[in-house]
This record gives sequence, structure tokens and C-alpha cells, in this order.
Amino acid sequence: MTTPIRFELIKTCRQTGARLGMLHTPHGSFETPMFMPVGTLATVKTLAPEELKEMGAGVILSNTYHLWLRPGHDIVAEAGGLHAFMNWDRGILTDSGGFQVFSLSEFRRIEEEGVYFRNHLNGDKLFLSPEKAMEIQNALGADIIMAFDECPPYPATYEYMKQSVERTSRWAERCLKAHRRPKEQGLFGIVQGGEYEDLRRQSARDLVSLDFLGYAVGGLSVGEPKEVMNRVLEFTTPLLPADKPRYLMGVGSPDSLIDGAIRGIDMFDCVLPTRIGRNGTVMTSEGRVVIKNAQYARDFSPLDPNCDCYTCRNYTRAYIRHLIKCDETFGIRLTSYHNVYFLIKLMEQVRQAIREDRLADFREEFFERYGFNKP
Ligand code: PRF
Ligand code: ZN
Repeated sequence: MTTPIRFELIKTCRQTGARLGMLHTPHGSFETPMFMPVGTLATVKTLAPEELKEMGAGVILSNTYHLWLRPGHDIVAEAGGLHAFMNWDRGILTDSGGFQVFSLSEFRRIEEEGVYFRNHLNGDKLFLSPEKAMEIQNALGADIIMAFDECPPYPATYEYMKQSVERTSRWAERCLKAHRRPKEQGLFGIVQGGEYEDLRRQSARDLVSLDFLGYAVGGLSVGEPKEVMNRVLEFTTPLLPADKPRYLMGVGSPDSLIDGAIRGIDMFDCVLPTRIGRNGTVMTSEGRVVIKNAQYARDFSPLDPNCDCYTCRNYTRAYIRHLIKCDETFGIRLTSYHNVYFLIKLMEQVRQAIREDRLADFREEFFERYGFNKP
């Protein structure tokens, strides 16, 4: 194989311009737009790989930063790589660590060379650079690996953002040079630039000229209003090559998945389904349900009347509420299962709507039922 990652554009929706595609990886081919569940520590919290497969998950995401600290990328490499270590034979994407450093650790200092910061677990001094992030990701062995970038906070000044975008481009070039397994792992570049159109343009131009196998849009879903994210996507995705996959990082609310697909995004990831699942919130076709609420104590219906997942076929709201209120781990397994299934099936519906050129209609119906159209 000459290129580990190949994207096949199958069709675009005539109503919206959304793309139906196929992502070919060394661990299988998967339809896009897709949602990638997050398994930060080489596990999608509470779910077994077999369960993720039966739901139809294609690619899962894991994190360079976390696996570097625990158990150490050397141990994962010794196990035969991340796929073997965690018993997952479909796709894996690893994020490069930059974003996690910015969101988790204190005392970070960004220099041209890389980022100095403290371990969020024990306070030890650490240093992560483009070369180090590539070394770790090459050892982990994911199918898709990410360039080491800076994701500035929102809002950031234009002057700061410009410097940051330029540094992220230089870091991206260093990542390409440091990549030791280009035949087995596809490297994606990450477009930054915040809400500034000319900086997004500059970032996209720099990265596209470096020729990555795919492009992520980073620096969104960092606290900006939804309209800002949509506007940034509207002017950013047209800057990216049509024959390469586009990945919107860290976005997973149902409305944003649909609105991202409409703006030409092919891949998404987010901790949302498992994170809210663990605190007892579920996404349903009729909106979010906080299962701990007293109103569900005697509700013997499934989490979502329109869902055919393992949880909804077998368990009631009242039972799941009871488990979660008693801190029984089975409860959060059931909510996590349902929530991940919900987003995977949502993307199946999005793909079907693209196939039939009716994604705008689907969006309207979905938003109405979910309650996004309410004031
Ligand atoms: N960069 C990286 N990972 C990320 C992001 C980013 O900008 C985001 C932004 N939402 C999530 N994860 N490397
Ligand atoms: Zn369900």
C-alpha cells in the first residue's frame, strides 16, 4: 500500500453540499460522515470493543498525551501497538497531545521548540514537541495520527492568533519530517486561526501546501457561540482539498454533527456521549433526558422509544435511574452504550439523507423533534 489513508468521495447532497464518502484505512473502510467515539486511555469508557463493533463504530480516537504518561508508549509498542494492546481491529486515530496539554496541565510555557508543562497527575516537569508527539504516535501505531498544534483559548487576540497559526504551521512541517511510518500511518494537519477568516485562510494554505493525507479543523468548540463555529466552517472547508478527509475535532453534539456535515465535514469525535452518560444524561430522538430526575422513578419505558440499542431493548428508565442513583457501574454502561449508539445511528441517518439529497429536510425534522428549534 502506498498511502495508508485514502478518501473516496461518493457523492454530495444536492440540498446541502454535505459529502458522502468512504475512508479507507489499514484496518478497514468506513463510510463518512462518521462519529468517532473517544477512548482516551485505550478504552471507550465502560464499553467493550465487541460492543462498539456491534453498534457499527468504525474508527475510535485515543490520546497521545495520556498513553505517554500511562502506561507509556514503549509498553503499548511492546504489546504490538494500540490495536493489539486494546483488542480493537478497526480504525484508530490518535490526537497529538497538544490540545490535552493545553486543557489539562498547569504552568505551560510555549516555545518555538515545543511546550514545557507539568504532568497533570503528579506535577513532574514534561516537554512535548512535534518530534516527541510523532515518536509517541509512531510507537502507538494508530491508522491516523495528528500533527502537533496549538489550540489557543477563545477568545484570543488577532496578534496572538497570528503568531500561533504561524508556529502551528512550522510545527506541522516538523511533524511531517519526523514521521517514521508514513506507509502505515496517515498524518493529518490541523487548521487553526480561531474566528479570523484571513488566519484560517493562511493556516489552510500553509497546511495544504505541505500535503497531508487529511485535514482537521481545530480550535473550535472551545467556548465560542454555535454561529461562530458554523461561520468558521463555512469559510474554512472550501479551502481544503475535496479529495481528502476533513475532521472537526472535539465536536459531538447532535446539532453540530448535522451542521458540520452540511458544511463539508467528514469526521467528528467527542467525549460527549460517554461523559454525559456517566453523569446520567442521555440523548434521545426527543431531546436530552436527565435520568436521575424524580419524574423517571416509575417510568418503565426505554430511554428512547425510537431506539433499538441493547439498552433500549432490555432496560427501563426506572431501572437505569435506580442503578445510577445507587452508583452501580452497570447503570453508566447502559447509558454510555445508548449514547454512543445514538450518535453512530444519527450519522447513518445523515449518510442516508445525503444519499437521497434530503439532508436539509432531515435537519429540520431532527431539530424539531430534538427541541433545538425551541427558543
Ligand atoms: N487540536 C487538537 N486536538 C483537539 C482540538 C484542537 O484544536 C480540539 C478543539 N475542539 C479538540 N481536540 N490537536
Ligand atoms: Zn438506546
